[in-house]
Amino acid sequence: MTPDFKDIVPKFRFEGVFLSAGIYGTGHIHDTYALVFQLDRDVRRYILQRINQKVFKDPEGVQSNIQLVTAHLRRKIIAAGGDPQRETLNLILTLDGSSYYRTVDGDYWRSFDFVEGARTYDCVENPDHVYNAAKAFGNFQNMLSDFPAEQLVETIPNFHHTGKRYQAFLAAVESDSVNRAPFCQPEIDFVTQRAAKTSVLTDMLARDELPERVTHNDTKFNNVMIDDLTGEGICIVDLDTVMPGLSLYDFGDAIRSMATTAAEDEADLSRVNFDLAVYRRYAHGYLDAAGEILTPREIEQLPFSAILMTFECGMRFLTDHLEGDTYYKIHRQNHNLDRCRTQFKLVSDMEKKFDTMTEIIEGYRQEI
Ligand code: GN1
Ligand code: MG
Repeated sequence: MTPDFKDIVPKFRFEGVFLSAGIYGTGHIHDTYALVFQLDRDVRRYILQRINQKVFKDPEGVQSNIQLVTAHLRRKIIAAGGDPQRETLNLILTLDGSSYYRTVDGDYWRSFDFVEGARTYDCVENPDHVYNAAKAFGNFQNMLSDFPAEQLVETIPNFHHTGKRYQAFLAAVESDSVNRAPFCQPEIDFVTQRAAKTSVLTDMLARDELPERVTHNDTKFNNVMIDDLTGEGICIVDLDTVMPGLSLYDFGDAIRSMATTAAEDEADLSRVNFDLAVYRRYAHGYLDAAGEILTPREIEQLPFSAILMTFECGMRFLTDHLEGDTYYKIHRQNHNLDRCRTQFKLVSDMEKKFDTMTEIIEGYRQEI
């Protein structure tokens, strides 16, 4: 259903005269629009999003986190001589100073300045972008290293608790509410064969062998904006899941989304392979930016985290497929199953290349 922009737009402190709104981006969760305004002879753009409340049950908590985190980033960017208009998201407040507008139907809308002169990519097109994205995510981690974590709401509890994700997967297989389990037995077996891996990182965290940090938790390549001129990773977006977590979640998830030779939903698996060169570049950029704050145990687990986060993501796609596609947006039949299969292909490929992945990290570790 097309949103009622005539109701929503006047609620925010936008500048200029509203011209148009169009669907924007390829995110799997929210409804996102780019708004265009006329401002003297210029046009000005904003991002407008309807928060997905099936996924984010506490939208006000999400918005409170984003306000706190972006204010913190802003201070850090200014102190480092950067440009806070482009290097962090900037919320547009409503006329009464709120970070969201709630409609009479209970929908939550929020808005950000549009970061001009930069764009996101779903797939890697230029290898330099990989190093630059890694530096940007590493710097993001650094800038949040002194953020008071207790101020953050856990917007999705146990988001990367892979063991609990596994339990949810088993429950979905068990109830098989839309009768799809018989058609994905190889994928179900792929998951159950790896059950023992699901608790490795959370067990290490419980034993205090890994430090809890404030992390992004959704470090997909299309969550970093790449500057059109310099190719630098200019701004980290999608801050909904910034929460206490492990640095390894962010490293692993970034590798999952970047070190692949095809799209996340590629149906021809012969085109999906793990790309060691991209892995090497990402590791390089990430360790250049964040290597000094990481502990030896964190660095040691980087290769495994790439496998685990890719596995977890595939398992989540499979769970959603088994539950009848209630979580991720889908655009065709079996879309979540196709997504699951690419992730599992990458997992298999990484398992074969694990020794090389480890050697690459060892090589950089000696430089830190
Ligand atoms: C979702 O919101 P988006 O599209 O950046 C998901 C991530 C998954 C990703 C897989 C809140 O990310 O956890 O890794 O899809 N976000 C949420 O593409 O579940
Ligand atoms: Mg996103």
